[in-house]
Order: sequence, then C-alpha cells, then structure tokens
Amino acid sequence: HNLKMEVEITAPNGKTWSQPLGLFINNEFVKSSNESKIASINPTTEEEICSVYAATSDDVDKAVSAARKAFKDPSWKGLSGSDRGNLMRKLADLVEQNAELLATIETLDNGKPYSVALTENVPEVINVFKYYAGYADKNFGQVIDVGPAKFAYTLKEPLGVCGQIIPWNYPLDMAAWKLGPALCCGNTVVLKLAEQTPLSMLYVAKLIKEAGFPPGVVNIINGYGREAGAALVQHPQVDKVAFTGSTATGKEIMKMASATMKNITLETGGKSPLIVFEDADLDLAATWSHIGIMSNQGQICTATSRILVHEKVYDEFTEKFKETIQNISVVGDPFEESTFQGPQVTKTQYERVLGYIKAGKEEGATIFMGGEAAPHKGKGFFIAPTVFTDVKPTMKIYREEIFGPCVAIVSFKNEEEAIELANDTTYGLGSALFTKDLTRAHRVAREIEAGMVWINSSNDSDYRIPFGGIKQSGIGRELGEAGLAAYCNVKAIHVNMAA
Ligand code: TXE
Repeated sequence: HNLKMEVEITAPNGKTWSQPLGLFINNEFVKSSNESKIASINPTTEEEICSVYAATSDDVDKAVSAARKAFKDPSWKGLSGSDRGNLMRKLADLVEQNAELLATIETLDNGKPYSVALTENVPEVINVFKYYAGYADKNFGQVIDVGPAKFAYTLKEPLGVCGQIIPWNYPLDMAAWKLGPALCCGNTVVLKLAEQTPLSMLYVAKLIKEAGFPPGVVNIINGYGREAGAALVQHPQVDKVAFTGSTATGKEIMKMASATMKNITLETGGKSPLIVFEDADLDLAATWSHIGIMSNQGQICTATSRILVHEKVYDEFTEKFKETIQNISVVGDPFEESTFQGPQVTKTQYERVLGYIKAGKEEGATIFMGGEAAPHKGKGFFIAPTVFTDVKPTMKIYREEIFGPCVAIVSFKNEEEAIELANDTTYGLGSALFTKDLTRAHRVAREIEAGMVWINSSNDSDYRIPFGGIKQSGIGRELGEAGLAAYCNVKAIHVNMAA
C-alpha cells in the first residue's frame, strides 16, 4: 500500500504541484476508511496520473457529521451574510492566483484544451463565487403587511447540510455552481466529485482551507456514485441533494431522496435542438452550430446535438457547417495552443460515443463527415468531429444523448414542423434558433419546450442568468438569483399584535 496523502505531479506544460489525494473532511485530507483508491487516467495518453482515495459509506457518514456539526457551530452559523461573502471573495481571489495551475490540472485530468480551462472554466469559478458573495448579504426576507392586528415577515434560512454530486465534464464549473449559492445562504456542504476527474477540486479544497472557511463547512470527497454518491443521497442527516449528471442516475437519486423527503435539484441530460430557418444568416448559424456541439468534446448537457434546417437552405448550410468544422475543430493534444478538441474524458465515454456512431450507420444515417476514432500519436480517447445527415427522428442518434462531438441534421418544411421536431424529445434543456425575423424569433422561443432558448447563438451561459431544464432534463435552477431558491427555506413568522 502506498498511503501517501500528496504526490508531486509535473504536467506536459512544465507546471509542477503537490496533488492532494485524500478525502477533504473537516479541513483535513484523510485516507478512506478501507484505504481504497481510484486511479485518475490522463485521457490523452491513457496513462495513470495518480490514485485518489475513494469514500466508503463510513467516510460519507464522517463527512456528513462534520458538515452537520459545522452547520450549528457559531464559527459559521454566527457569521453575517457579509462575513460569508468576504470568505467567498477570498476564495475567488485564491482561485485567481492559482488560475494557471488549476487550468493545468483540469486539462491533465479531463482532457479539455488548456486554453479553454484557463480562459473559460477557471474564470467561471471566480465569477460564480464573486457573484454569490455579493448576494450573501442581500438575500433577505420580506415584511408582509396584513393589517394592524398582526406583524408578519419572512426569513430566508439555509437548508442545512447539502449533498452535492457533480459530473466529470466541467469539474471546476459544476462545483462552483453548487458551492456558490449553498455557501452564500449559510449551508454546509458535502461535495462528491466525479470519480473520473477529482484532481482540480481537491486542489481547490486546499484553497478553501486557506481562505479561512471553518472546518466542516465544505467537505469534498472522491468516490464511486453507487457507493459514496448513493450513501450521501440516502443519509438521513443530509437536507438537500443537488445533482448534475445523467437522467438515469437523476431518477435513481429522486427515488433515494424520497425516503427522507429531501429537497432536490437535478440537472440532467439533453438533446437540444438548433433550428435554422430559411431567412437565417447561414454563416452565423454555421459558426454557432459548431460551438454548440463541438465545444468541450461535445460533452455538454446543453449541446445542440440536433440541427433542424429548412429544406431551402439545407445544402448551403450543411456545406458551410462542414467547412467551419474543418477550419476550427483541430483535434489533438489539449496542451497544444492550436487544439480545439481534446480526447473524450474516459475510455467508457469514448466507447459509448463510438457505439452511437456505429448505431447511426446501422440505422441508415449518412456520415457527412467524421465517424471514426482519431488517435493522437496512436493513443488517447479522441473522436473525429462527426456529422450525420439523412437522419430520421426515430433513430437512436436523434433521440438519445450521445455526449460526444456528434450531431444529427434533419430538414423541415415550415415553422410548424420545426417546432414539432424540436419538441419531439423527452428532454427540455437548451434550444437555439436562427432567423432574422424578430417576431418569429420570439414567437418560436415561446413555443419551444426547454429551460433555455438561444436566439442567433448557442450554449450562451452566464452566471447571472438561470440555468436548468424542464421535462426529463431536470428540476430547479442553478445560477442567477433563481439559483438561490434551491438553497434556502422561506420561514414565515406571524406576530400577534392584538390582545
Ligand atoms: O453519469 P452519472 P456518467 C450523461 C451523458 C453521459 C452519461 C453517463 O450522456 O454519457 O450521462 O455518464 C454520480 N447515486 N451525462 O455515467 O452516472 C457519479 O459518481 C448517487 C450528462 O458519468 O450520472 C458522478 O459523480 N450518485 C451530464 C455523477 O453521479 C451517483 C454530465 C454523474 O454520473 C450514482 C455527465 C448513484 N446511484 C453525464 N451513480 C450533464 N447533465 O451534464 C452515479 N453517481
């Protein structure tokens, strides 16, 4: 057994750091109770980076107890909103000071391009922490006038211990989206990282301690979903569960959380449509269609993975789209500056995406481009950007979330058919539409069954704007002011002013 708690790592870009390997409980890194570990694999080289301790249900219990104790402790409970905001701003500053290192860790562990990690993911963490730090002393109740015989008001109270479970596609961002509003409202947290990508947030755990958060306020654990995740969701001392991941796991979590009727928010899968109307700016549509499906290796819950194109502009659009992909989607080493697309996160995901490509071929769709693995120096979980045409709405590649750089294109005849096609899905997360007709844009935006609509863009996310889905894409909202509702109770207080 190698029971080291930290290991020295040097990344291909020369950055060196001491990587914590433990479970972060009570502001300390500890081993798991049975000393089990999970290897983190570099998806570019398929080599092991290091092995990280994996929580058992006993460890989850320890983490929840720490969070429960911290929730009641004056060192946290006694803080004003302004004090909590200051701690969060301190954390944001530390993240900023470590931006290059955190981006490096993210790229090594997840495979996303370093330039993206540095200019998008790390800044998102900083922005989200600062944004919710600002709300920490502005999230108050109301006085509600009901006449002179009674004085009535509301208090916004934290929920208690929040169990938060995140996926591997945006390890830093997803953690920030969950920690930001939870801490803002005065909750304590047990955050379970995705077992595929635990490294960046374990480093952030160090910064959480350095920022001065009291022990037990934020606990961060690595571990398998079925073991650590399920234990967290089922723990009777956990008041709230927030989850981002697959729809199947989201449904299981709902069931488990019902045992003690926990408050839940779920952000699950999608099969988001992007509609190109006949009057669209086709260059603009091609640019955003590319961003909407090929960014982050296609591993985005809001990826616009179904492109619906008016038959009159179908050929022109598909050619422009192909050209855009050929010009921009450089697949390769994520540490190379020219790389747009790195490897899929794991072998499992890589095989899953290739499985969908195979299914598409078998079901009779045409591979307009791509459609195969694209190893880099003979290694890695790389997949060529893939476009399917001649797709029927009954095909698997049209109905199921692929979560890779693969998109299905179909044509439509009129607005009514476009809306019908767009809504013909069990999901309801994102949606995009391209038109120069202002009234049509807003009319169609209202008709689409989705939590978010992008007019003349795709996947435009902003920490100030609510994010979330309808139908089987989730429950509740993250980000923006709406995100606060997921982390506080409104308590009503009635004071009898009469005799
Ligand atoms: O997801 P899971 P997986 C979709 C995407 C992908 C598919 C499978 O289509 O191909 O899901 O990915 C934890 N109780 N998305 O298997 O299982 C798990 O440890 C409690 C979309 O990785 O949902 C991890 O931390 N927790 C998505 C997290 O849940 C459990 C992002 C996500 O894993 C658990 C990721 C259980 N029983 C995948 N089982 C999005 N919405 O962005 C697993 N977990």
